[in-house]
Amino acid sequence: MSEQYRFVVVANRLPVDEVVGADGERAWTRSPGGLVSALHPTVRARRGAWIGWAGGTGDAPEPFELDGMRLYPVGLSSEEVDYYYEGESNATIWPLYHDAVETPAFHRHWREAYRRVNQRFADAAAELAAPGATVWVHDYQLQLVPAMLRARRPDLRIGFFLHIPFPPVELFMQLPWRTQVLRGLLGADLVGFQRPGGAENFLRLTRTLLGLEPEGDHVVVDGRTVTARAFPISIDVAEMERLAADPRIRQRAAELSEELGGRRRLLLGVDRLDYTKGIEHRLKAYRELLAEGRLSAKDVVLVQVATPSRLRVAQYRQLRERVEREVGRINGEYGEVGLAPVHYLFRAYDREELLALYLAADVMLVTPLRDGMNLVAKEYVAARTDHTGALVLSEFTGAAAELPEAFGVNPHDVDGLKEAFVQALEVPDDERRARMRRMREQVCAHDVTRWAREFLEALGERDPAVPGPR
Ligand code: ADQ
Repeated sequence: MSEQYRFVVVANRLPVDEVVGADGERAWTRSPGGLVSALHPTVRARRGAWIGWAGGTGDAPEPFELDGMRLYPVGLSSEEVDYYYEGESNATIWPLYHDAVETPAFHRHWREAYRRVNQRFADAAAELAAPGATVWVHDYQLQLVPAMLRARRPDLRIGFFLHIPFPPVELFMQLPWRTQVLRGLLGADLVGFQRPGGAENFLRLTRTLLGLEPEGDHVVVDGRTVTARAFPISIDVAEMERLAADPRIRQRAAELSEELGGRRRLLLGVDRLDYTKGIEHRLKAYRELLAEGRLSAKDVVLVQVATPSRLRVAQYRQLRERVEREVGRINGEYGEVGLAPVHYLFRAYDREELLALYLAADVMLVTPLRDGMNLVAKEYVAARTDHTGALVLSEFTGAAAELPEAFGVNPHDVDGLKEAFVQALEVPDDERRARMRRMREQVCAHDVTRWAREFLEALGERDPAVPGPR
């Protein structure tokens, strides 16, 4: 490959979706989502490249340009999608790193595929990075890449950011190939986490597994210093505020409120359909409130948006069945004709419709059992420019540390959940506004551009001549 880049992002997915037009013509569009809005300006300003899987199986498409980014697709076979992506990434590492809320499965052939695919990503990065370039590797699917890349290219600055929690030592130790994974991450110069606890777990592990002696926020390994720190990710606040001010979206929010029954107050959940998100606990608490007569379908309605996710993994299919059964049960027992207590929407939404829901919701329910950050909580807060609305937020999300004015809950405590729902519905107006104002100050002062800048500054990018995303 002849072209080389001073800045390279490596992530499991490319920031694109393939769309097929009416004429059967295939084209790429930039995918929505926080990480893409964070990294797009960063990559574009540096004329950088992005390496990732384009979805699909078989041969990778040719590299292409989109919105000022050079995109380099990595191909996966259908077996690799099964073993590396759905197996090792989403049925071993994902549950293990989320407190093992579902039981992780360990298989040697998954692990081997994970290693092989990680090597492919690392090889692509080694080819594309210019001498002394900065390479930023993302997330739990690619934990071996930093060390593989360093082995081929010791001249590079390598950063790694983990978007999900990094587990306590006791849990990590279950991984049969724990030392390789840890050594993989230690190939980076800077390892970033959502919360300081993640960085602490990681540094402690270097002592337990490798007998190293971490000091403060760093550890010396093979004569190199590796720094581990928290960089809490955020959202594109300006985009949220722009959408929240759009008269069409405000109009749509008013329509939604009307369609849902005018004066009924709206409780909203928006999650990928994932067992870490605490959707079942949320529904149970809501059902009990209806059963006890503390809430009535005449006065409240719950809208639960559940984005289809990983449906080829058995645990996700089972979760879908349980959630849908519970929704059916609640509507069957506590609804009336024309008055459903729960509206369940199993689909992806575009940003505009999502924003209209955020604007219409009196109470946002974010109740994960474990979540690295949770961007939905921050999006809701950013959208409430008039300081109305209330947020119920699980203490097991990264976001909870930044938003102490939310109604904090332990989602395992059903009675606590019920109290928080009622409190959030009944909080006096002035207190509601004061809480939302303080949360908005926090989110607005820490948007995703700042997150990317702080990470890259800490990584000590070697090319200050290139303007950053300031
Ligand atoms: P996720 O687990 O996917 O992210 P989250 O942080 O809430 O969780 O981000 C989800 C994103 O998808 C949000 O931007 C949300 O608006 C969007 N979304 C959800 N449902 C949608 C729907 N039906 N239609 C359209 N959009 C929808 C992982 C980690 C998190 C971490 C992020 C970023 O698990 O903890 O915050 O990465 O690092």
